[in-house]
Amino acid sequence: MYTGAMRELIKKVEATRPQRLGVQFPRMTAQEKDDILKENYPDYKDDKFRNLNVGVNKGSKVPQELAELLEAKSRLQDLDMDLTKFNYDVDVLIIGGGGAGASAALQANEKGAKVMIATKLRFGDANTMMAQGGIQAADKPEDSPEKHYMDVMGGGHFTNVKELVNALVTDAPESVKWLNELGVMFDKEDDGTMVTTHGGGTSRKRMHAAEDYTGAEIMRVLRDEVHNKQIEVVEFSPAVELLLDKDGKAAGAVLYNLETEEYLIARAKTVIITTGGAGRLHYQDFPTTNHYGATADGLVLGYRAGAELIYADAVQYHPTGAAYPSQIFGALVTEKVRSLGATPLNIDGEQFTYHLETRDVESSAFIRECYKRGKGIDTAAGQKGVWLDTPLIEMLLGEGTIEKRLPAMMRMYQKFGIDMRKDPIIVYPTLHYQNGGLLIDENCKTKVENLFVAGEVAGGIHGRNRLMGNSLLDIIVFGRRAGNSAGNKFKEVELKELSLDHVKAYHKSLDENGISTDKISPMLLPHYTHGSENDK
Ligand code: MEZ
Repeated sequence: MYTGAMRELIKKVEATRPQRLGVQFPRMTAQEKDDILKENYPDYKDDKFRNLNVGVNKGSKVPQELAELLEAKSRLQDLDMDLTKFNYDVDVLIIGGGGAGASAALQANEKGAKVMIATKLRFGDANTMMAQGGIQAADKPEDSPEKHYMDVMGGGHFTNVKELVNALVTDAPESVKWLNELGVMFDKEDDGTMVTTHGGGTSRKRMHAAEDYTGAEIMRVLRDEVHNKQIEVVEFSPAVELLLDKDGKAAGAVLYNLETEEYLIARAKTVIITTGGAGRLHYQDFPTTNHYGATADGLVLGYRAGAELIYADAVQYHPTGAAYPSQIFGALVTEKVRSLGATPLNIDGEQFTYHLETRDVESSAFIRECYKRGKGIDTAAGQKGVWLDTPLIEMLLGEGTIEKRLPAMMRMYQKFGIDMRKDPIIVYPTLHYQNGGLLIDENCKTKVENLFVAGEVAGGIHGRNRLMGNSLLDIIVFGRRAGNSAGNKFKEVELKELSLDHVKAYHKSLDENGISTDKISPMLLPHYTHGSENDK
């Protein structure tokens, strides 16, 4: 429900609407984009980052909150574990139960591997489930993987690893076809043609969606398929450390059963990390769109074992997090709302930026409008935000469009007495995605032999800024590639004695570099109360 003061402000939005209808706001030039990013984007706040003192990326800049976890002690530091007895013994161990993990499992299973997924919470508690707006694939006649490639590179400011982008866009049409054939209910025209829309930074309409819960729909189907194939899934059992063999090759993980509080040994010929992102670290105190378990665990496990990080300092703040009401503060308002035509407006009802700039640029424009130009709207909870003029969608595309294309979003706002078909909503950037991560090659290999990585925990694909819909794509493309790689590789692996020597070596390196800490990682669960273990 809007307050009386907000209702007065909405009148200004309504007053400017007729003159804005059908008029496109000019896009920024390359120079304007560079300038607005440097002056406003959170990644450019140097005091919020620091250089790592240990590990493969010693000297590299990462967010303060992540540095603390990467330089923390292992949960196993005081435990004497018998590594000759195994609770699980498999060919391919997948750590993480989101879309990348499920895709990897299906592919490795197809190759004849004995596969196990170990997941921290329930199977499907993952950022995949939270993705709303769609998945990109250049599968229409006017589009091509080459055009998709150029968009991905442009969105990432040409910092992307080219081979990874090539893999992403080349596999995209086949990936969407695979999902469609598995049963994902994509939006289609009456004749069966896929409905596609634009996202920020796309030169063609290539966003395929299942209304505004695309990720949940994809996860529903993948999870069913994993169960159909009778692949073992161990829930509430996060990995707390990788196991290597005496030659330094990945050979399993120590799992922690959250219910029984036991540590369990999972031996594996190959390991795939698919643990997702880090939104629950709340970098720079931003709220997040991420699921409860997104605490950077995979970065910690991989880094301690010797895998390299790339662009760990590049973080995505989605421009449209809900800024009002406070009950949904930071929740995702899908980019699809803007791709259907909603535009951002300031307190005077004026548009101040093109509505589909890439996410980093769009977010910067919102931050500038609120804090440098003082033209944000004050919400009752002390937050600032800008209007997103959602009624414009119905005016541009016809009555009923919001109910048909954005039903979940419409219901979310209705719960709070806001009808987004009639009134604009208030939004502000929210922490959404980890652009960087563990460096992989196009077959998802890392620097550590027999260790593969896929999904949000991997880095390099999106450079320093990801475009909408390329994350759902990335988890499928690289999840499947990781599953294929591990599913081929396990056949030639002869397992040797398991070891945690790399953890001891890491602790030694912390000491040698003068790092004294009582922090423990991986974090596993976020802490929203004072005095918990990670507040130390
Ligand atoms: O790719 C994403 O992050 C996505 C689809 C999010 C959204 O705005 O819906």
